Amino acid sequence: MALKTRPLPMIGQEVLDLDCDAPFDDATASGLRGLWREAGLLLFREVGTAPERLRALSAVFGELEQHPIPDFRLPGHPDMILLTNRGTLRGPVYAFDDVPTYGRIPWHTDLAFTTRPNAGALLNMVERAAIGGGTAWLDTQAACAALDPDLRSRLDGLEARFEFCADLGGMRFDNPGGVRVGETRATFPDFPPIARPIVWQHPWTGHPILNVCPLNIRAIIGLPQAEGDALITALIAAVTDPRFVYRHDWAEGDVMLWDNYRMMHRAEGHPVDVPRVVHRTTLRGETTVGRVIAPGA
Ligand SMILES: O=C(O)CCC(=O)C(=O)O
Ligand SMILES: [Fe+2]
Repeated sequence: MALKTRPLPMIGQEVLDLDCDAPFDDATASGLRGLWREAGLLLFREVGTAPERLRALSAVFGELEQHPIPDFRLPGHPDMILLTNRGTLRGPVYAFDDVPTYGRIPWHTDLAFTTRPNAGALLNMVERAAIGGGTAWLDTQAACAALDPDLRSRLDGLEARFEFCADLGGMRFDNPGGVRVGETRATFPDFPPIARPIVWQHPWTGHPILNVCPLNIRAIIGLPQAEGDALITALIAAVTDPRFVYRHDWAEGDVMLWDNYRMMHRAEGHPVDVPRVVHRTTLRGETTVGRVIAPGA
């Protein structure tokens, strides 16, 4: 049976009428992989909330990898992560307009601070936040194709420095301006700074895609700081244009799958006293991007 889909607003596709009760046959699995590669972002509704359901759907798209930060793993399911404010908080709280907010993560690609990013990830809404809690994605491939030719011509051969960011207050670009409330218990491994090309070829399709993750980008290597900063600012404005953005208003049981080479995403966060529970799998990447560099390079 051919897969039925419909476009999401702006970018991505919704997969319709997929039976997640039975194992996926080969034709369905390969059709789903093809859709993921082509669209970069897929919505599945009514998948349910059981970890086994998420694991079975995820396995269609590749091998699962454990998150490098053990604190984030779902107890009993080390191949999944748990994002929640139920129980002990494992992420920081920031006040935005005086509302203590949990789970807000500005535009980013996952693991943009490592040279082996995950190929993709699947988010499964287990308990939807009653206030806030939306997630949005943007397509850097579409944004790259639409770049102003003068801007585009300056990018070939340029690399940017990316660093792990444990505190939004430390972001150099597109800082959302929240005020940190209290401390968190989480500890993080040491991630050395890396250099990545700003534009690179998608490992599966060869299409140009852009690396300008505002959460982790620090500078353009080899350019005077003011010039590099102006370029990064212009690129972030270009990729975050609403023409390339889809915002998802979650229902419980929804799964969103994205191509993490091509898409950036952001979590809007929600009031810290409003519960939200999300399970996530991470699809192992098989491509090295960029290189580790000396601190301060
Ligand atoms: O909580 C969300 O909606 C998304 C969190 C996120 O950035 C991720 O799972 O990679
Ligand atoms: Fe993320």
